[in-house]
Amino acid sequence: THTIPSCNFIYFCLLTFFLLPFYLIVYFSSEDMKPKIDLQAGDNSSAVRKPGVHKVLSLDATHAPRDPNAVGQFGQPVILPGSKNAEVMKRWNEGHFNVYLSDQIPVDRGVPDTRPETCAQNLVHNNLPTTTVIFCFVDEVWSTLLRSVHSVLNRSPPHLLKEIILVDDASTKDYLKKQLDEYMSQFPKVRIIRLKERQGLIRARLAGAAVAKGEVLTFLDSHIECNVGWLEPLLERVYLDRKKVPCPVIEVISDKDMSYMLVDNFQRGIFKWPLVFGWSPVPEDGNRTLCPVMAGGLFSIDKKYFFELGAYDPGLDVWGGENMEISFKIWMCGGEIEIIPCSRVGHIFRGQNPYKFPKDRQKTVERNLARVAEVWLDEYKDLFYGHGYQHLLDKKVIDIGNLTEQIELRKKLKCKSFKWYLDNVFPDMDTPAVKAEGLQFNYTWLKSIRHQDLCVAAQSTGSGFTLVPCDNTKRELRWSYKTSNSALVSSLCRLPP
Ligand code: LR7
Ligand code: MN
Repeated sequence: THTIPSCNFIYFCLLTFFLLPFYLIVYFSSEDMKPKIDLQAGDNSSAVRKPGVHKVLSLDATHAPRDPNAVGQFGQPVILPGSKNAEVMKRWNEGHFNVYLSDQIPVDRGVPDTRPETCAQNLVHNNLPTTTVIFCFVDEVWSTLLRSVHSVLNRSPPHLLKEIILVDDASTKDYLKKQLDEYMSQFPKVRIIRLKERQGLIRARLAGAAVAKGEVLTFLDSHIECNVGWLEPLLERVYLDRKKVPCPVIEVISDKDMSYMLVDNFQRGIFKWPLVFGWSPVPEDGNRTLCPVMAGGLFSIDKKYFFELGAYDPGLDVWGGENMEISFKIWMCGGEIEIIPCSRVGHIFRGQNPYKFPKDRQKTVERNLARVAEVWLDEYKDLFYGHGYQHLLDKKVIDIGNLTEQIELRKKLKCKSFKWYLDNVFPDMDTPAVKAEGLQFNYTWLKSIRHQDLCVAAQSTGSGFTLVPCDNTKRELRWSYKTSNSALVSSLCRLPP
């Protein structure tokens, strides 16, 4: 009876010994042991391409080990000694932020994962569309441009990143020429497009979009850092509904100490008259993520949908207003803009544009805004002009260019009215009553009594009215509202004192 157990034991040992290699083969070839995603692979890592869902990939890959002692590592603030002030100030205007400090921070530094805790557990689909990331820049600072590109390369699942297109909007700095070509040649996914003449960020984005190969376009400013897990939640939104336009939460990279700062108070993009962008808390009963206006610089959009919407008005110059245009267009023509709390990208907010405007800055921006107002605001455009832009109504002062195509586009897309937008997308906007109730006429912000293109004119004889084409420069079309007796009094009238 004593021999039996030991005999069994020998059999057991022999069996185990012979079977071990098979166990090992089976174990290492199982799905669990395979890396979910091969960071070096191109677009063919099949594991996450199968139908189904997976946990969002919280990648933070870099080719070099991160030096914990490097300047600004992990988004820490850097306090430079006072003796460096002169140098800091000397280089400030190159980018209107601390360029001297930026140049000392690793181009692939880590940043704190600022996502709300649940984000890393979220599931996203395996078969998300690919994206082309488009950076436009004019005379961007070398270290911030590189950091922007590295953050995309290091923190985007390679199979979803079709390419990165850098659109050089006729930069004048030498380092942005041959040196940039050489640097980027180590990354096969990075393409550089150079515009022969300065086009401004709007047409530069259009140039990038025109050659993009990804299914989704992702626009980013050229002084940003994408956080871990930033891309998949954006693409997931587009995948679920191609007419949704997702924006990451825009976090703050300090222009002074270059620290990466978490944004924890949830805000949405809004505007005030005269079309001034701002942030505001979400109203109590509002949907946390719906956003009346995007900031402009950071968003993903289905490429086909972008072109169906007519992309941007190519008549917009250099900088400004295009965020209003695309926002109104998306909302009024059947889409939605949404902020995605689990997608976070830091941006250096600067006090001034560091580049020159080919024409006067203010004139450029107000011309862009007037184009947007004329095409999208309907009767509310008077509110825009009424808040400090009356001078734009004199067509001799400023030529806002031809708008036929934009107006046709709005008709073709059968877009809803601006009133619909205000009532449904931005109901908490504090807009003065534009309409006098009960009349077919509208009493407008510019003090005219308007019905479509016709306005009520007082006759200088002092009796009777006529209807004439509206013209906000004419005194006889202006009426003041007297609260005391609810009367509309012509500005031709001389009131008794
Ligand atoms: O002529 C130009 N050509 C360009 O290529 C002018 C600018 N650019 C580039 C520039 O190098 C940068 O990469 O375009 C990008 C945006 O220009 P910025 O960084 O000077 O703009 P901004 O951050 O001050 O302004 C915000 O509003 C702009 C209005 O036109 C654009 O929509 C910006 O993309 C937008 N930035 C953001 O939304 C980031 C968050 C800021 C806020 C609020
Ligand atoms: Mn910017």
